[in-house]
Amino acid sequence: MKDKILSMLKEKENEFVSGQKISEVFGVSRAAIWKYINKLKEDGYVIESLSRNGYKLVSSPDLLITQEIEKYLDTKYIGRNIVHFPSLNSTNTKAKELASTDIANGTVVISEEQTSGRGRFGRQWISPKFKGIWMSIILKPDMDPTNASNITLIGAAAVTEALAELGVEAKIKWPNDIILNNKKLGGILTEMSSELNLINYIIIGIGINVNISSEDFSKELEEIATSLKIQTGEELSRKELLANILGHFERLYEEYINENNLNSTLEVCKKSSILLGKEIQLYCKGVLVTAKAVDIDEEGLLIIEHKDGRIEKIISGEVSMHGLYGYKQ
Ligand code: BTX
Repeated sequence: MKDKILSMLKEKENEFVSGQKISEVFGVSRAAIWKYINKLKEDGYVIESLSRNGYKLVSSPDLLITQEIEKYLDTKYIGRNIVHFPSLNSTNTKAKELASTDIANGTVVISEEQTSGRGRFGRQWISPKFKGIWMSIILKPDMDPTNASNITLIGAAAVTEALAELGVEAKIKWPNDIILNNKKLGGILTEMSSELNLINYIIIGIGINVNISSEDFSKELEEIATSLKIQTGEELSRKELLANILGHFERLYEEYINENNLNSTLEVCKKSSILLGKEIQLYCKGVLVTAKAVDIDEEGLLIIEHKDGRIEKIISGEVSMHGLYGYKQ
């Protein structure tokens, strides 16, 4: 009922809607309406109430719920079902749980905070409340499991394109980091459940630091991490950025799934790559080597050139750059 009342107030944003009208439409008492209005106020909605005129929605909080996002969303199925939580351990963990039910392809799990957000290789991803986009998209594609790593590239390209619309020129550190001014602005964690030739589901977890302040990071993290707020000096609306990421994601994902075409994704990943042309360090078969990143091929693999001139294709893994984050990341 709270959601229905909110939708009605949103339809008439900045106009009064009488208590009687709400009561007639939804068949609830005036006292019940009052109770729901108070709940909405607790959620951060500013609602003016006048006994003669009724209720007027003055402003909405930057919550990542369907009612706040749908007016910006231009997708067919990605994000058309949003499962929202005020707090979760990890959206990827919750998404995995949901993915094994008959939940719709393209469902997005969002949490305002994560208490055990996960990075790759069991690392931690800090996700303070209301200050970032912490989400996981559930996908059930009919494709070869060996191509799943390309979903990470599609996510990275979608984030970069959405940021470009805000005038933010982010870089991609193949395969999964979003970098701004040499610091980590976001990350992607793709997980999959599959059989030999069949994908049960793919979860693409995306974390973007939007309104995080320097004080929210530990001293150590502050050295390597950043947020849009730190870089631009402004608080940004998360909901518009979220909707734009989902829009770009759907477009690039459809191209890949329906046409087996990764070209637009690769174009963005190459154009925005922070690695290409640079000397990098990475583990090749367990050995730390220094090589030059020369290209990303048509299958999304990183091509490196060893010191002795040998060319090698890297499927995925951990790459670091001199002078970027030291050698650890
Ligand atoms: P990663 O393993 O490349 O990065 C993790 C490393 O990044 C950490 O070890 C730490 O040094 C640093 N780090 C931790 N938190 C942050 C942060 N907020 N900003 C910048 N650097 C940080 C990258 O893994 C993949 C991250 C995916 C996060 C999303 S959020 C939604 C979804 N749910 C979930 O549990 N994970 C994904």
